[in-house]
Amino acid sequence: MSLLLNINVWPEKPWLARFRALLPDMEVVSAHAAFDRPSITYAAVWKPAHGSLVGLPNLKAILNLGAGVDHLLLDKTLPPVTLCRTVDQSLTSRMTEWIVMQCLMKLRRVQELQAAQARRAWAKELNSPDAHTVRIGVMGMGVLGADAATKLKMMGFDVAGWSNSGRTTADVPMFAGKAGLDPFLGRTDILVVLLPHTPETDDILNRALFQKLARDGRLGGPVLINAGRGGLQNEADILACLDDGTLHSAVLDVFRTEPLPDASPFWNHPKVTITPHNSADSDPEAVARYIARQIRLHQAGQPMESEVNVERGY
Ligand code: NDP
Ligand code: OXD
Repeated sequence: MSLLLNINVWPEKPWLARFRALLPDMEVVSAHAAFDRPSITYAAVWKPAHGSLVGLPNLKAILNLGAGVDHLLLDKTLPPVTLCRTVDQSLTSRMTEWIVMQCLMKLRRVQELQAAQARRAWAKELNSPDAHTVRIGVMGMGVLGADAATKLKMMGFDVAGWSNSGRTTADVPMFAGKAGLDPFLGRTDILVVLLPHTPETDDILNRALFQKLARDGRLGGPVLINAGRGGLQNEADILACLDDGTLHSAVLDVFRTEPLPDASPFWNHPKVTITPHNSADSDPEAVARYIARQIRLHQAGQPMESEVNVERGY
């Protein structure tokens, strides 16, 4: 009975140490060294190479060390075992911190103030509207969207959400599905995107959508903030819409190609803020504790707390 760690992009060492401490009765092995394939019962993964989870005859469940499972579901060879993702307060709080920070920076015109400081300009004219006059629309109102919307509302913003079902745990007005999208966009000054990347959401952030955002807001034009996935965004449309004023500015944590290539025009664009897909990194300390608990539940014959609906894609 062994746990296979198959981690790419992130350093593996802290995860190995953490899982070995949390699961002393299991052997914890790395996919990047030789291991006994029939002994593997669970696999804890982040961006495993496609095809690397085949040939594990006793595998019972795959546990994703992050929230989004898009990379896994693109693997046509993914074994048909239970798939569980991470839903953890540490990850949720990090994401909400990042979203609230980016919205407050737009509200308080931080980039413009920094530019004024660089010019030694006492820019009293760079004042801010009241938060309650700024309408934020959160696309994707699941675990992360609901938490961000709740805290943005606490900060005084006028917040609404959009999701497939229209259901959420946040106490904000909701818009649902295709029918709800246009009215949602029409009352949105800052579009916060926390959708999963699925065939339905691929390329959803495009010119046609940006053109439906409110144009009578207090920020000088619609602002895009995307921390969902790069596959949601049409990057050529974002650049063109920034250049022709359809968008006021964009804050992007995720990109179609990561790391963002050196030649990308996003790097130097004056209306773009970039963070390196670190709005909500998985903390080995907290996330391994969550995943170890899911393994214990599964071993006890109980459902795990965040099993993925593979048909739905999230
Ligand atoms: P959840 O599954 O809890 O929530 C997903 C939300 O998106 C739900 O409200 C769901 O609607 C909605 N949704 C999905 N598909 C559609 C659609 N086609 N149309 C409308 N609404 C849709 O996910 P999380 O909140 O935990 O995470 C969201 C995403 O955030 C992850 O998938 C990942 O891509 C990204 N992420 C990014 C991180 C980063 O560091 N940048 C870190 C962590 C996550 P409904 O409720 O009706 O089903
Ligand atoms: C995640 C991520 O999905 O970090 O957890 O992107």
